[in-house]
Amino acid sequence: MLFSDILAILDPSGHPIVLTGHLHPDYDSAAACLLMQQFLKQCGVNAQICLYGKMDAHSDAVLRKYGYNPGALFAPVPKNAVLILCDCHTTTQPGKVIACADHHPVIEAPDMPVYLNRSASSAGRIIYQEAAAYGLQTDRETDFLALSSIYMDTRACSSTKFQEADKPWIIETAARWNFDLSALERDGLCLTDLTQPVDLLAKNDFRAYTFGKYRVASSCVQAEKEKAVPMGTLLECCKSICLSESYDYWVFLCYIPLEKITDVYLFNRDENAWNKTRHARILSRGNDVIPALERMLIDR
Ligand SMILES: [Mn+2]
Repeated sequence: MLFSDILAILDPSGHPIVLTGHLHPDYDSAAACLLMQQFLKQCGVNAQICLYGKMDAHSDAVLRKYGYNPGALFAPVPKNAVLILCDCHTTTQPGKVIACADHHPVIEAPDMPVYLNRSASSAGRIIYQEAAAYGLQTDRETDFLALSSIYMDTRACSSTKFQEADKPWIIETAARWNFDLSALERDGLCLTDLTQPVDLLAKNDFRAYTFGKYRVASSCVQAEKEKAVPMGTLLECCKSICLSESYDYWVFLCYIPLEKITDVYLFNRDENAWNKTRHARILSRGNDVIPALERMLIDR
């Protein structure tokens, strides 16, 4: 058991205890560290959170929206610290790693005194379950952190990482505290802020690729409703960037995740035209759309 194992090896001689997530932590890393901090406190153990790298803007915004200050979770690790890793199993942070709670698949388990790694919707969920099993108190805040970490780490319970067994707990917990699951769903789906200027939206989540002699650019938005996307001006803007920056193709993806729709817009500079295809599922840009274009270009 995670908490009894950690408590058994904690050295009372006073090394600072530091909780950290992976480099460039996401929402789940932060939530997992906050949960670990609160549960350890119940056991009479004070631990400091020292995240490192840069948090993605979406995780940062959602943490702020729910009253957290992500900046306060970043700090250098004090001297002689022992580390507990949350949402990762390796680190470049200084100090001796004494434990981890993680859900990323590993080929070979790293050597550390307390190692917990299992399939889970989020690292926050693992820590929450371990604390509950150990008899620690949960409250509105711990429930919120664990539940929101699931939504944020699994694209609102839709990715393959999501554990179906968590469903009854989510429904019961949301009902108990009156959590707004539709707001969490939007947070988890990472919907794009469509009030941004069109030239920023046109380069939202921008990627560039080179396939043989072809230069390809891509951007995408995630929208709650198709109507909310200023598609005409967006495509005009993508086209003008495509021409001015000499790309051969521009792939613009419009995801409407709540309706399980992916619209793929492909601009070809030679033909000076957009081609649109609609797919009744959420395609992956990196695994589906771009490899398909790459095959098409290489076959030429
Ligand atoms: Mn995670």
